[in-house]
Amino acid sequence: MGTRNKHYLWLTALALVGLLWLLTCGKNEQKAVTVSVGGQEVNQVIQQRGLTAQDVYAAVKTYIPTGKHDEYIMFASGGHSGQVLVIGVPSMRLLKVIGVFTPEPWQGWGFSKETREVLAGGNPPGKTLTWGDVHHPGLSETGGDYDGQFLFVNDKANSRVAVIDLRDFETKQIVKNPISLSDHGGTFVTPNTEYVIEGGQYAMPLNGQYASLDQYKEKYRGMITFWKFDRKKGRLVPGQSFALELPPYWQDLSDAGKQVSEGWVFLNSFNTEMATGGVESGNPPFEAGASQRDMDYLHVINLRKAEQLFKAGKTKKINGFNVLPLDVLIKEGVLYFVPEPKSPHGIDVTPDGNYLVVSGKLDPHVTIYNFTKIKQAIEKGQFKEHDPYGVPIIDFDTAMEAQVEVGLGPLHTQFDPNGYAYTSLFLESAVARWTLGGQWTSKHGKEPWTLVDKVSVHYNIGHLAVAEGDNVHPDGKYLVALNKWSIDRFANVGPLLPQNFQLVDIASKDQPMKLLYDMPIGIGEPHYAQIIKADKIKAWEVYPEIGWDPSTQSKHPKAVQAGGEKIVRRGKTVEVFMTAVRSHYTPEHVEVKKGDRVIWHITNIERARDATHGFALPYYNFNLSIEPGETQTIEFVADRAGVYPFYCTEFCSALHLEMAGYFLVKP
Ligand code: K7E
Ligand code: CUA
Repeated sequence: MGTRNKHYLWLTALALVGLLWLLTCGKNEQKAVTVSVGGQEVNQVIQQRGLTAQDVYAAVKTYIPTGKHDEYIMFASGGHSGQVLVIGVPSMRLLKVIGVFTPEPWQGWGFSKETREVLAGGNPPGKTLTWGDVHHPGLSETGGDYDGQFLFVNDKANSRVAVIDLRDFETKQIVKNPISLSDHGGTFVTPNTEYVIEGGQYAMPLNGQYASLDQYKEKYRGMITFWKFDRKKGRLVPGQSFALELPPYWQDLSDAGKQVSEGWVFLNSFNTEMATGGVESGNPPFEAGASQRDMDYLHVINLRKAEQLFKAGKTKKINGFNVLPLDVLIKEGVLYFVPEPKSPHGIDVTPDGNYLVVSGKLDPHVTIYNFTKIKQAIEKGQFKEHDPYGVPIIDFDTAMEAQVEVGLGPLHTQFDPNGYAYTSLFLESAVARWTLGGQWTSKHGKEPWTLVDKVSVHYNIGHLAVAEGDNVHPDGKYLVALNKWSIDRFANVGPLLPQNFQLVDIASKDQPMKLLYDMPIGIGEPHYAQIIKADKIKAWEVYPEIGWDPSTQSKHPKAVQAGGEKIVRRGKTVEVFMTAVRSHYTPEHVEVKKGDRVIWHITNIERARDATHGFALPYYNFNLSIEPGETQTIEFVADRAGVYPFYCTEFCSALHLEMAGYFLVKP
């Protein structure tokens, strides 16, 4: 260790001494203090562990003492696990994994009748899907800021959208997009969550029929879907939702306009070459074929106008779903293009709503478009040309406000309250901080549109998330880099490595960004995350009343109170009304005949926080998690005679092992 470092170490140690003195001694008692805990001096620990001043700073910034809570909650995509990860910030402690597209036994997700029905809502006709590829969690917003009520996520693999209610952190609805098998530009919400946006990705015939790749330009199409959200019911309403038919470019990320651009939606695209691949037949592979042109198209969509046209009946039905045809979009002035440099990926609207930040994977710049200029060009009908389908194209120089050279492989951008933008650099494994122009410039007195700082991350960052960093009022303070590779960051766990969420300190507007913490993610490939102030979430501690059905957020018709337990036989159907409380089920014996249909409701009649009971039934493949107040149902045919001990899977009390019973099936 150099003298300089030693010097810093001493300064930090001194600061710690001061801090501990303040904490332990209060204001008036002037006692002499040695900074020791349990007989060990803090300085010694620092020295023994070989920590630098920076390490100590990072530790002090992120450590949350036992019993204390994080300031922020991060909702991160669980990638192809199909789930959502809930993480405390800045501690980076994993708080929960929410079952969404994939059955999850600990939560009983996809085992009870109620949760199976939610999962089945996302099945295409005739198929049962048991996984999803979650990309973009989108929190519900009011006035362009997160309101902590709902979370939406998309499944890129099958074009589905799920709704999670943040009163109990459970998935309430999954909808299957009827016209596509692939989405990416979702989920993002309009500033008051009137619509949840689901942009498509890989073009295909929207009616789901076969068409050969020779007919790509005529028969294949892209799409963007606007799912109407009924906040009171907490559900997407398919009948009030509609899609736009788009040219068969591969649409990518989207974002909703806000403030000045509210009512508009922006959507990137790549493969405007309309390459169809086929490397095995001597064609250029997609990666080359889709990257030939210098420019792709930013889609500028007038959502208000599209909504009017939908309400005026200008849609046609494809697979029973409302779709505004491409020719209508062009004729009525719903869809415009602006050229964007080489294979763009992220599109992010600035907090004031006036600038659109686009990053091209193959261009070291972020390109900033001015919405007001785009709107003026549309109003004046200033179009230089049209695409092959007739969509008007606004001139690049007319729409462009600035370009900032940020580094290699820029992907996604978020914002803070100090007038900075943060862009992830995939190829460079770094985060770039740069100054926004417009109304933001005045706040920091620096030149607008300039790079000011970079921090290395490890490695290959995809998205980044700043606390409330895509809101009208960003919070800043922390940034999480969602890194795709971790290589040497953690103990070797074999060839499949965890990914790495890295926490970065961005609190000071004058100091450089500082890396604080590494969190290995051993599930799925997380893509995007959003970070919300923890106090905005008003989750229940227990369900509001005994006999609650979370799938409807109301009283379960088959719930019973203590004393109301019963077994009712009707012909070959046996219905069980059971309660669970520490530490027994009532009844403890359930006997049926082979071939009977069993409908079995269990109500947890506890009111104590955390008094969850499980319910495992062997052979019949059930596990439930029944939280205090909750009622859950299993339904099956007792197709094999025998004796089946059932038991509670949550260690709920000292007599938890005794919380069991026998399910007997008579031959
Ligand atoms: Cu991985 Cu937003 Cu799906 Cu970029 S996406 S990295
Ligand atoms: Cu109930 Cu263990």
